[in-house]
Amino acid sequence: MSIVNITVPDIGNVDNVTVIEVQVAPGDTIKKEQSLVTLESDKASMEIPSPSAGVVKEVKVKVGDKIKQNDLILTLEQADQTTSQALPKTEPEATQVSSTANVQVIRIPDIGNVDKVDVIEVPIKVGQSIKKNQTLAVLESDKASMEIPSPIEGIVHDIAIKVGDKVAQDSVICSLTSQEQKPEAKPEQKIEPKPEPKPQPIAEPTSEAKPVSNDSIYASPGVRRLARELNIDLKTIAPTGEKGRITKDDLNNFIKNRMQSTGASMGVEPMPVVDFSQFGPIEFQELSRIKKLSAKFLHRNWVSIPHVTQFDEVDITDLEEFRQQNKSKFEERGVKLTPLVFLMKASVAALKAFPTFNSSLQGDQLVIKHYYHIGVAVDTPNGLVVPVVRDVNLKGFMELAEELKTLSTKARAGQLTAKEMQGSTFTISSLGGIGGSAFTPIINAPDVAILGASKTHMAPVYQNGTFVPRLMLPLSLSYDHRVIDGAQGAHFITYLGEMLGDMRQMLL
Ligand code: CAO
Repeated sequence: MSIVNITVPDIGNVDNVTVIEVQVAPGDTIKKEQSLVTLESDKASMEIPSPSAGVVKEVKVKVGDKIKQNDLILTLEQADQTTSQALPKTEPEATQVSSTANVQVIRIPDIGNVDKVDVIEVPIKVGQSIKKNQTLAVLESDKASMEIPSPIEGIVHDIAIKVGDKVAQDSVICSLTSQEQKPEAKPEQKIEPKPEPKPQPIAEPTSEAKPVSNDSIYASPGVRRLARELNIDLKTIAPTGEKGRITKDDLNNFIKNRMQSTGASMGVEPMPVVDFSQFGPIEFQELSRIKKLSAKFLHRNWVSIPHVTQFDEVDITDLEEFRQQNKSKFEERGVKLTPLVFLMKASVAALKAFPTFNSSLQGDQLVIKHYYHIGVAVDTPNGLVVPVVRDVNLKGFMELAEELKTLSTKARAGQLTAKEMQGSTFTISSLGGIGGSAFTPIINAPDVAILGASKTHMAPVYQNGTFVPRLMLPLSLSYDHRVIDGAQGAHFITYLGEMLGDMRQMLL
């Protein structure tokens, strides 16, 4: 064991660079190639890897320090004395430009003694306007990752590479339509030694104000820089890049989702983004496509519609007797007679009696609909979908039961068409087959109301001076308070209860 000084290696023609991250502390046991500090000039950022393994004795720099080649970074009690300070070449030559008329071909510059490197990001699109120094591609060898900046301003005319390609010096990256004809003398290069892919350590608990450290994360310098500027902890982002790399798109999506899901756009405090790994083991699980889609609509509807939920319990003892008497006829046709079809028919009767429930709000006008299409929430392995049963007023119980079976089977197989999920005027969400006593369904806009049904239960009901056991169905009616006031809500649910209590009334 001996103590060695680790100094700033040759980082190119740069006099003073700023220390922007110090990734080790005295007492840390570090591996060879582990990042010690991140430096940033106004042109480039780079991580300085340790030339050997050992234990950090003393750190001589701090965030904000200006340092240059040969300055002392830290002292290390070296584990392996045979290693020298071999550092990757950090300063590629100019990105090469050749020009035909106004279209300039941009090629990979000299990227050091590397034969072929992987293209891991191509963050440009044809037609995109590119600024000088904007990243055209991110390359990665087994030693370093580097962003290739554009030497000129222009519009992307053609892209010659894609993620996964192997490229070398002089490979064409893209062509840009530009006014500029001559190549830049010295482009700004950003090169970053790749940190060893390693399990993420459990982070020390941090206070919210403390800047986050992204040292153990696999991401390009540009991504790290933006995350640092926005104080985003990269550990909270699910990586989609190769080898667990966080791509620019991952970061952009994270920022977009955070803006949308935290209410930042509504002027409310954003939700804290927490590194849960500090409390225990975690894993990231991608939301299903349906969940991502429905999340947007549910969120929009929840925050933009003033909901009121009216609860009631309705006596369906007689209806249940009727259902039990007729169940087998339905079973013979291969369908189930459940309370849902009665709810659908009773809802239509209530919608006819209270037409504002069968409407949509457009500006200052109500669009009252003279058709009765009922959306039915169906639970599927991939999330919630709402197929629509059309013209419920014109259909009998058997037809409705058959249609419900067809639609829910298609829904669970992921085979519903967009058309089958459009045009509802009112929605029913029945959780009665599962359980629970009440819930607040979210309005399925542009509907203005939704009916939730929970599990029936026997309850003592006081009738004619005595308690009698009755089968009660809990209902939860959410409505848009801009369209429907509380009294109407109570009238609607009471009417619905009367219809379900004695279905003969629907014939009147
Ligand atoms: N109380 C007690 N039992 C009930 C009931 C209720 N309110 N509603 C249904 N049941 C019974 C049914 O009668 C059936 O029992 P039997 O087979 O003995 O007759 C059993 O529960 C299962 O019913 P089901 O779920 O197969 O059929 P359904 O017609 O009630 O519902 C469907 C069909 C597609 C709506 C339903 O399967 C479903 O997916 N529900 C979930 C909807 C959902 O996730 N909503 C949440 C949205 S968030 O706002």
